[in-house]
Amino acid sequence: MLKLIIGDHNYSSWSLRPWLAAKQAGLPFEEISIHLRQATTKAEILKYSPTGKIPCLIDGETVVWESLSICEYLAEKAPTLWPSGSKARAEARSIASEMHSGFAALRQEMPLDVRASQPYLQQSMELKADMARIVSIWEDCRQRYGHEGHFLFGHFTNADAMYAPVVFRFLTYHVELPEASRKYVEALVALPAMQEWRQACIAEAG
Ligand SMILES: N[C@@H](CCC(=O)N[C@@H](CS)C(=O)NCC(=O)O)C(=O)O
Repeated sequence: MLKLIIGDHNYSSWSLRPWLAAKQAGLPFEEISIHLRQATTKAEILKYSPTGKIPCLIDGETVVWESLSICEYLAEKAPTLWPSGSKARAEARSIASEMHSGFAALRQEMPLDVRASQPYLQQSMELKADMARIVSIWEDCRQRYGHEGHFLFGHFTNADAMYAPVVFRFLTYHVELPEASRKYVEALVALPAMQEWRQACIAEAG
């Protein structure tokens, strides 16, 4: 069985991405959770991941690290994790890569904290720009692919998995959104897997 090594549910946005992709694809996996920010964290992670970072996926002899690479690996087993059309697939990969490599201000100023609930008022110019870019991606995808389903490219894909932590962030930081983006957030957070992740965050608090 696949083994997915993840961090604390409440804080590890990178872990949520492949975890959600695997759940949505119906791929069974064993979850191994390592507490972040502990004296033993690095040594624990290094037992599995050559970078000392999670998430990391183990499939027999194969080790896959970096959240987007793991999502790609999962899509080899479950091809619906990318759109079937070449144009949509290219776009989905582009926005997934954009999320993987960008949005530094969003990461720094709005860290994932699923249990929290507080408006974030002191938004820097960089954070505003990151949020505006994300909203424009969502609005554009929903406008062009909305007739095919509730997610960015109609059915759930790795693009949704990559943006799932932003959905939690926009909810916990009370970010106001235009209608299509708001409905997208509602659809994603309503997924049973997203609710399962949220419950795990609550359970972690003890
Ligand atoms: N680019 C990596 C980022 C992974 C990452 O930064 N993971 C953090 C937790 S969310 C981590 O492992 N931190 C542990 C540490 O640095 O000791 C990915 O996409 O997987």
